[in-house]
Amino acid sequence: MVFSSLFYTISKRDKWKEFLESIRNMGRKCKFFETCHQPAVFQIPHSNLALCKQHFLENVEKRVRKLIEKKHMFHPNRGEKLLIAASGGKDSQVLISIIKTLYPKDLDIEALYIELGIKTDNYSLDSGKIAEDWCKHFDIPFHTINVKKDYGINIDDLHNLKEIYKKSNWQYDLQAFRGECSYCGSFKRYNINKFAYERGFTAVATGHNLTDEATSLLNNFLNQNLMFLSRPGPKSKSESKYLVPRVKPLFFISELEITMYAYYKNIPYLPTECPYARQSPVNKLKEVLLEIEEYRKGNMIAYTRGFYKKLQPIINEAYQSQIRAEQSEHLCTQCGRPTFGKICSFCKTQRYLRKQFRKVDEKLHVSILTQNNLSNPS
Ligand code: Q46
Ligand code: ZN
Ligand code: ZN
Repeated sequence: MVFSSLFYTISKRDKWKEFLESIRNMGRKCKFFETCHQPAVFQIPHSNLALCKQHFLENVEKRVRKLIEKKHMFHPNRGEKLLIAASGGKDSQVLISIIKTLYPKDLDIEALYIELGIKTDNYSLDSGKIAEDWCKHFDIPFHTINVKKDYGINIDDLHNLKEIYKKSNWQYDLQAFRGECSYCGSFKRYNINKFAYERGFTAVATGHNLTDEATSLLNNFLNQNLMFLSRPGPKSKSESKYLVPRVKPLFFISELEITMYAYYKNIPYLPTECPYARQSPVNKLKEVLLEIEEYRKGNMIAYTRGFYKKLQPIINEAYQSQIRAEQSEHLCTQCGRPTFGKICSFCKTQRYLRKQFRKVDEKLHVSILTQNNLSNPS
């Protein structure tokens, strides 16, 4: 399973070149050959360091530990409680494995899975099962939030709504539709934040990797989205007492390194991609960045590091202080979560979407809401 996952992940992105290059290093010795007497099996993309399996795994773990400590993401033996956002994908599965390797006993860890109701290829059911099994393997308490159960709407429903707009030629509604991934992201963010705050967690760890972070940075550049560009990097500063700090320990580990780490450590993960990911325009940007990386090795890490070190402080000074001066924090009158207005954007979106589903019902006399598929794996 893991081997086929590796090939799926690599071939789907046409990353054979990179993969073959790392395989070619098998003819080379590990940089630390004198101690391990092993051939190299992987070359760290930005440093050309050729390493054997054991030294490669250690290299990734060392870099993750360094970032955790440098950014004070969380600390063992201090009574802190870490919530990991588990998705069954390779990033969060590898994150769980690395955190348990670095802190086997001295950190209180629990995991939260958001059941999004994506039926194609059994995506949600399978990913939930894989995430739950992996947490069981490490004795990590596993929680699930089913968005259909809690809000009456899931991601498949939202996709159906978009299809109805298209078929009925409702251009205005179609233009207002933000995309499955955007709604999905807000479901995840809102629920993870709420759960972590209500259960007293001191940090939330997500599996965001370098490739994804660099891609979203490029996307925000192109859209000149200053608000997103001013968002924090590997660790969010808790600006609200109602928000638990978010940390991204894999921030400087590339997607290829994570795939290889999963492969060499036999970590199970769902090899199939979410069916809605293919429609996301951000995927194209990722391909562009990966292509640049092929002839400018280390570009991705250098540009991401450089942005957070040099450019973001300038953007923040010009932009964030301005919005903070204009807005003060309130609690949403509907859900009690922090917001800058009266009603938080999550509640506003939910209200709008329910109105849209009612509109379809009334005008077209069709109910497009799926049944309450309680595929809750726990
Ligand atoms: S799960 Fe959700 Fe992703 Fe699927 S709908 Fe998009 S955001 S692609 S990580
Ligand atoms: Zn070695
Ligand atoms: Zn609200």
